[in-house]
Amino acid sequence: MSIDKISYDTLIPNNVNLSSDRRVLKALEQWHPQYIDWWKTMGPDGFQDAEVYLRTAISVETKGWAKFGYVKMPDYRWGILLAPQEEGRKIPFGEHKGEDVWQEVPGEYRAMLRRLLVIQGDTEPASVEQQRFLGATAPSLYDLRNVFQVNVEEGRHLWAMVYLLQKYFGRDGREEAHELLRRRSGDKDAPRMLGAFNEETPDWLSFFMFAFFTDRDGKMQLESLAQSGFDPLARTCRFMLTEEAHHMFVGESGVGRIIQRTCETMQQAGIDDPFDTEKIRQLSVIDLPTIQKKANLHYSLSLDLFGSEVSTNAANFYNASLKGRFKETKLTDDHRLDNTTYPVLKLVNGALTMVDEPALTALNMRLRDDYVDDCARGIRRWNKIVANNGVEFEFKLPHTGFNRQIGQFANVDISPQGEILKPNDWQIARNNFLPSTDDGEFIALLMRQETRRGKFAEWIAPPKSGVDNQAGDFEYVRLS
Ligand code: BYC
Ligand code: FE
Ligand code: FE
Repeated sequence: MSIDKISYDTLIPNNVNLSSDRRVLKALEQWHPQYIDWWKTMGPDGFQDAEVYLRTAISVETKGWAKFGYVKMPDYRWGILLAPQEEGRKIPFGEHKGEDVWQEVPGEYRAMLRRLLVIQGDTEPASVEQQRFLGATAPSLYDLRNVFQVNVEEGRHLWAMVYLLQKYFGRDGREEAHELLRRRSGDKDAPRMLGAFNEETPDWLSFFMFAFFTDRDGKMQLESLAQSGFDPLARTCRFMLTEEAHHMFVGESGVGRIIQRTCETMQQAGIDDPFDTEKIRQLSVIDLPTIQKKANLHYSLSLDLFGSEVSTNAANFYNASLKGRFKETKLTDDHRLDNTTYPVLKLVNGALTMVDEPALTALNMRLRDDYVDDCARGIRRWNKIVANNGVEFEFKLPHTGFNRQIGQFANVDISPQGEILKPNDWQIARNNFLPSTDDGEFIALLMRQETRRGKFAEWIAPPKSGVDNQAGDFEYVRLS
């Protein structure tokens, strides 16, 4: 099918009147084949011809926004959908608080906004690249379908940012859209922009942890951008959040099912000590301390995504009314933060100390605090699974200073319990804090593809219910 014959209104579900926007159409027509090339080379490896039971966003109605059906992933209908425009919406925060929201980009904020869109856009294809080999070791057709669902939706999130760049940033936007497909996760010369998106996702436990911790950063950042005075961005992010909920479900329930399997297997074998890892591993399940170490890793990598605790960038984004706080409109203060402070954990004379900082520059810290609370709620649900199985073990979030590369605690050796360690102590204890090479090798041994209908790998429990209420032996992926 030649690109100029495509009816974009039928190919790309959209509520932005795409077919009558000649200029954007032309830019998309150039970008689209590049995107498909990228998807075929960097997307799910070995499954481009498989028919996958996927949900596709087709509208922004609360009911019926998605439809389910079999598609080959390269034929997925990546849509451009913005949450409905709110009549009379006012800018909720910053220097422009109370003014009408902007439908065009204010000239003075062009560079800042472009940077925010590019950083957000860069993470989406990065995650697809990180996850591209997981299909080879999928524990079931159900899980295989779920990773592909997450992948196509991250692809759609890239489309969302590319649309905004092309619609509102002209030539610069087209160049950025091109660059978004050129950078590659983990590439030496052209890496992705943020640290966590250049890490590997070597196994399914890492994938689930990533979806739990890193997609949750996505949720927090999107919530902040959904407050934006630039209305097209706010509306775009609001709709992206409806998909994000599923990504976190995949992560939380994935880890939860691994915990469930480990605990029930220990019980059946009469193993009481969760730290008797050798015995537990002989049963082909992942011991809980190793799961904790994976959580430590992905949590600390994700905390880095909030940037420095004290940041003038963050203050500028807020003052410019471009990026707000989590639940901005529900907060009851002046929404300007001129003369207020916020407590920030810092290293002062070698000790961890709370210091009051101007609330404006502490916005990254504040969003990170909201994130930590959100993570803690998920951890409590994992601990319920452990307790319900009668195992004595408790998952804990490590200290926010643990294993950090960005901000106050970059290059300070802090244990998961929050003690500042002496230089050698970190090296000695490292393998108790973070997954070791041995842990990785053990997990890799368990990762074998299971594609029989209704069957699951031995290290993970089946889900409580199927996707779209399908039966347990539903063929979520038809392999070609
Ligand atoms: N790695 O003042 P600072 C998602 C840079 S995830 C590398 O500390 P700022 C998803 C920073 O760029 C959500 N570099 O931080 C999840 C700056 O560079 P420049 C993605 C980093 O700017 C799963 C310098 O350090 N969306 O959607 O206040 C799957 C000093 O910056 C890092 C967003 O992040 C890092 N970790 O805050 C798929 C929202 N951290 O300017 C998708 C948009 C900082 O000196 N982004 N730097 O060259 C932002 O709001 C901000 O850019 C950040 C950083 C919160 C990321
Ligand atoms: Fe996303
Ligand atoms: Fe996501």
